[in-house]
Amino acid sequence: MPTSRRIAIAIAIAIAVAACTAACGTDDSGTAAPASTTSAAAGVPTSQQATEPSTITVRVDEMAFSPAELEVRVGDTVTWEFADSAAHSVQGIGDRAMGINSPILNEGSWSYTFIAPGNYRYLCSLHPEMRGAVVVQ
Ligand SMILES: [Cu+2]
Repeated sequence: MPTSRRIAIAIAIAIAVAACTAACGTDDSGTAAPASTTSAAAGVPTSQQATEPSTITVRVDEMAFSPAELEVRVGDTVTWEFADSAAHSVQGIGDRAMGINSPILNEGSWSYTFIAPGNYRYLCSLHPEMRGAVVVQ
């Protein structure tokens, strides 16, 4: 009886160890593989995104620019999408923002690419209380 019990215990331990090893091995590889894949995949696009210009959309709706303030990098393009029932425009405030001057639109979009760092403020020429800002870094 003690012998068979020992064998039974040994088998149980062997099974437990095998199961744990398999589970741990699966867990390790399962965790490690996606982690390295994710970091590798995230690392490459992130470094590419750091140099590639992107386009940021500002929605013009309900008498407001949304988001009213945003941060972009030099070379980025901001696209204002006009979706309000009322017509609006994007007009820069001050010397720095002189180039920001969209037509008056109530649909469609207008884009501006920021090529120099700075704080660009703008408003709607029809509704001067509608204001926004783009911080270019
Ligand atoms: Cu307006």
